[in-house]
Amino acid sequence: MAYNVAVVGATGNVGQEMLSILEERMFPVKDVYAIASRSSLGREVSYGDRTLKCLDLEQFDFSRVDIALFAAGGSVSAEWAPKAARAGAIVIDNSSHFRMDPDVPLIVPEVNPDAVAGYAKKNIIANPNCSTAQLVVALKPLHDRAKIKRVVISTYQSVSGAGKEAMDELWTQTKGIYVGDSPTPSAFTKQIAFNVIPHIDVFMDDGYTKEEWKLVAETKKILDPKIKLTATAVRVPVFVGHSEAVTIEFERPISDHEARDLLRESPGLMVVDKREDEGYITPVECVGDFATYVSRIRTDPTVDNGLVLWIVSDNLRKGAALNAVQIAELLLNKGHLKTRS
Ligand code: 11C
Repeated sequence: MAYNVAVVGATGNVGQEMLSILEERMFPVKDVYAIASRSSLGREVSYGDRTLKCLDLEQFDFSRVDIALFAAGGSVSAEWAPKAARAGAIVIDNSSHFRMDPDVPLIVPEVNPDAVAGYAKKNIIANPNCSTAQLVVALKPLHDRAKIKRVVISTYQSVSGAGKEAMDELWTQTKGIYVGDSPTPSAFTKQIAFNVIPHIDVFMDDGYTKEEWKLVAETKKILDPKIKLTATAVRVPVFVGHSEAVTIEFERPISDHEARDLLRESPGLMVVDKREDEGYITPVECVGDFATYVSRIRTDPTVDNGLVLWIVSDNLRKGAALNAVQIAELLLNKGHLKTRS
């Protein structure tokens, strides 16, 4: 059995990764459609060895597809995901638009696979924010073993999370600074080259940013609403790969050795933790990989039952496109996918 799949937002960072990962993981695709806005009409994107011409979202008939992967931003999803869902496609949406809708499951397959059945209410499944996805994959086995009470997260997020223009801005500013140009921020509010910016997404009334709020609200929805979390989200001059320093307080004792062994056996994770030079992972080393890496696992001696971790993942893959394709695989494996073509 093979399925017709549409990727909406096919020219963007995440859309292109979705097409690559469908092919890399040999998802049983019959026909694949690259969908984009009218301004990208005629542009070509790669799908394995093939080249796909982009089709116009406004003209596309979603009754031709079984699954629609959306990676075109919140306003496109708000308008078009329900239309695609009504036409019978199961929508897997990478935007934040539906994540907190109680009738839309928010899924990370390693963490809450059984919740996927809830898709049937709206025919829509939400994909989490990139910084949440890698966090919950690492927290899940630890929570099952020792029950997490509280988490403090500091993120070090790459510019690819903010899109292609943001990547270009880092590149142009970095080159420009070497020849004496003064940087003119546009995608970011301040200079990103040779700098860090403690501001991702809009500010909220309580002083947190929306990115920080997403980490908290989405982790509660996916993993456990009782866990207390606080986050500081920071943009760093890295092209791809988000990193997180995470301090966790548990109800029950768990040693760093026990945590290391547990994480080693857990799905989606690779532990690289040698306590020596080069014995840990940095973002440039995770690019293109499926795994979420955990390093620097150690006891926090300042609280009872505390651990500290360093978590790194490719934000365009586990943080977005890979997780979306894994959700499609989950639907397939649980027998929810029916071909209509
Ligand atoms: C960033 N995490 O790095 C964001 C990008 O809610 O899907 C993804 C935003 C989202 O800027």
